[in-house]
Formats: sequence, structure tokens, C-alpha cells
Amino acid sequence: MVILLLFSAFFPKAQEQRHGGITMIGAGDDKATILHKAAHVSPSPRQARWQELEFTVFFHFGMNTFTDREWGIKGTSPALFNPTALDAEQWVKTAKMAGARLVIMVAKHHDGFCLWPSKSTDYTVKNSPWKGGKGDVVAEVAAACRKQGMKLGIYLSPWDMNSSLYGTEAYNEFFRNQLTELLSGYGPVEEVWFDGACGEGPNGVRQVYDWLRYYRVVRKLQPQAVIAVMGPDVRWVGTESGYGREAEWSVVPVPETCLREPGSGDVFPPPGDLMAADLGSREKIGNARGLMWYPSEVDVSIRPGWFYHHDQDTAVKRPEELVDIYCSSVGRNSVLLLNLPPDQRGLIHENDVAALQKMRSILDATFGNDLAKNVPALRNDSMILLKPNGKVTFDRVMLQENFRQGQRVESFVIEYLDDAGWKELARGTTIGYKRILRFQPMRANQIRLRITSARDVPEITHFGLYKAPQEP
Ligand code: FUL
Repeated sequence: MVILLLFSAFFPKAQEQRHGGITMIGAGDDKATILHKAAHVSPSPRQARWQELEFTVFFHFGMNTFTDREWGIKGTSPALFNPTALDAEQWVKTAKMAGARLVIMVAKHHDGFCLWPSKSTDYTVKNSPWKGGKGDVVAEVAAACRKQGMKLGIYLSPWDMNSSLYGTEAYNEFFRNQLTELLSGYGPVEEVWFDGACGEGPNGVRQVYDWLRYYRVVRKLQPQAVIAVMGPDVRWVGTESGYGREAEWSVVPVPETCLREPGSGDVFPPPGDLMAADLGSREKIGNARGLMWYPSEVDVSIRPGWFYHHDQDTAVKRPEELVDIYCSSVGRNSVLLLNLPPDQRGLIHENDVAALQKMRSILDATFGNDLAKNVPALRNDSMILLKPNGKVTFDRVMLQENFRQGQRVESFVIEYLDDAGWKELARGTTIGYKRILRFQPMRANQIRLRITSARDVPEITHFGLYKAPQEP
């Protein structure tokens, strides 16, 4: 009994560690061994849960909303922060309507202004006219998430233009305290987003961030949360355009200097060029000393800026552009993080809501009806053949691998049968969690997926055919 109790007490931790982590490559490992190892690197449970969220939303809101800036300046008076109709339920409802499953609240941006009444500083909502200084934006967003069944994430900028401690060791403790408040006072948090921006402090010195100290706070208070961007669980895709790579590998090499358990002994991301076109091909992993699961997140704003600017009301991304971004992020083995910046009223602007509604209706009309749903499939290890009962017209294919066991497909081709034999319709490289391919409408009654290269036997869990609605 005692043994059982002890075992169950340790089991969750053991589970978190069994997947994820670093897979070592030995000096004597040949190419086949490296490939086999790469095929078996798998996500930690927290990374897997995060991946399945698919679509998440950012709320950039704060002093910049009222000063028409993007990064802010030191010393802006809290008196300027005064939303007239702030409604966090409208924010969360909008995100949910769009299809997102998690929202990340920017609790403090680079200017240092805290959207919750932090005990660490006076530079907070407490000293603003909003709600007579009794307001707490983070609490309102957390409550709206709870009510609407959405998950919560927190962005806390390490760069802080306001703190007089910034640039000194004492700032690390100040930051740890802010993080502790946010991760202990607002219920479950599923993602903590650390930006890498690092400006000069009042003494002209740049802060040396104690990332490991920050990671420990997150692991202790919210062990289920992924630490994103400047963290060990989620990798920035490398652009803010909304477009992921055609070949997006979740398994990437880790340099020799960074071979301990992610988050326990090393700062992430590992040194290297995260913006490189190729992060995980055979060539890249061939020279690695270690491999890790480090999946990609695509962050992009619905407007040109991260914060709301009145003169960008007419520059909201069009619904078709948002659909294109969805297909090029979620549909390229990434999680989409779309920024929706509330305006000076404290509402997501009507133009943004309208664009999201139309985007959602296009996505539903396209992907809500899998034309291959009840179609018998013949399969072997490298091929799946669909034989619908009569010809179907489709212009989208969605593929998924069992990513929980690893990422294996390196290249594939989609073909259809016509009178003259099999013809190529589309081809691609990686699949991973999800891959969406788009092409001109095709009418066929025999369609197949052929895996042309893989690192081990892949398990294709989904092969769907879809038709996008006609443009009016
Ligand atoms: C960047 C920041 O500098 C931007 O203001 C924004 O918060 C974006 C998501 O990350 O690095």
C-alpha cells in the first residue's frame, strides 16, 4: 500500500519526463541510428496538450493602447489608462467564436505597466482612474475564460522600462515576484510566454535575465504550463508574418552546450538560428549531439501593430488572408497565436470581429465536412487509398500523423486516378500534427496518399478531403 502510494505520488512527474527531454546522439551513432532516434523523440504531455489547442489568441492591451505606441516610453502616467467600456467577456467570446482554445493576456509589456494590481510596484492599474483603481484586467480575463471554458496563458515582459531595479540583479527577484503573483492568483495557466527583448536599464546596463529562476517558478506553480519562446517547451517559428515553414520539424538538434533536461539546467532556445529555413532535415540532425521536441508557434497580429491604433481600423487582415494564415500555420505543423488588440474602449473592434466571423465561416464551410469521412480506406505502411462511392470534388487535403509517438514523414505525394493512370495532385514534405494542402478543384473517385520518405513507419491518423466554398 505504502509502495503504491509512493509510486502514484511520483508517477505524474515521471510521466512528464518520459517524453520530451533530450535524446543523446552518441559519437559512434551511424546515420540509420540517428534517424531511428529522431523518429522516436516525442512531445512531453504538456507539449502534446498544447499542440492540440491548434489555435490560440493574444490580447495586447495596456498603456500603449492609450498613447498610440507599440513599445511605450518610460514614465507615462497611469492616469492615461482609462478604458470606458472594458469587457473581457467580449474578448474571450470573440476568441472562442473564431475557434481559439486559449487566450494569452499581456499582463505587462515592455513599458512595465501592470494590468493587475501587483504588490511589486506602483506602476499598475491600481493607480489608474479605471474602476477607481479597483480594477484587475488579468482577473477579468481569467474569470471570462473560466466562464466560457477557455484556457488562459500569461505574457509577462522581462524587459521593464519602468523599474528602477532593471539592469541589476535585484530585478530578477522583482520579476520572480511578479511571476509568482500571476501564477498563483488567477487559477490554472497553460502557457507562459517570455519575450526575449532586453533594453537598457536606467543605469545604461542591460539586464541579465535569470531565466532558470523564472522557469523554476513556472514549473513549481503551474507544472502543466508550457514555457514559450524564451523557454524550453515551445519554439518561436522565426517570423511574425503568420506563415510557418513548408517543412516544419518538431524534432530539432540541440547544441553540445545545451544538453541537459530542458528547463532544468539550460536556458532556451538553444543557441542557433531559429530563423533558418531548415531546422530539422536529415542533414541537420546528422550532425547533432542531441535531439529534442521543440514545436513551432506562429505569432501574428490581425492588424499591422501588436497594440490597437485607430488609424489601423481599415488595415485589419481580410478574412481570406486569415484563412490563408490558418492553413499556413495550423496546416504546417504549428500552433497559431493570433493577436487581437482591444481598443481604447476596452473592446475588440467591430472590424476585427467581422473579419474573424467571416474567417470562421469559411473554415467551417471548408473543414466542417470531410468528404472522405465514411469512405473505405485501404492501407499499408506507406500508402492509403480512398475509394469514394462515385466521384467527389475537393480542393483541400488534411493529413495528420500520430505526433504523440514522434514525427516521421519526410515527404509524400497525393495522387488521383484518371483514365490514363495515377497522376500527381500535390506533394509535400513534413506532416506532423497537421498538414493542409490546397489546390484547384479536382474530381476523382480514387485518391491516394503515398509516403515517399519516412524516418520510421508513420501512423497516419487522418486523411481528409474537403471543398472550400465558392467565392460569391
Ligand atoms: C515582440 C514584442 O516586442 C512585441 O511588442 C510583441 O509583444 C510581440 C508578441 O513580441 O517581441
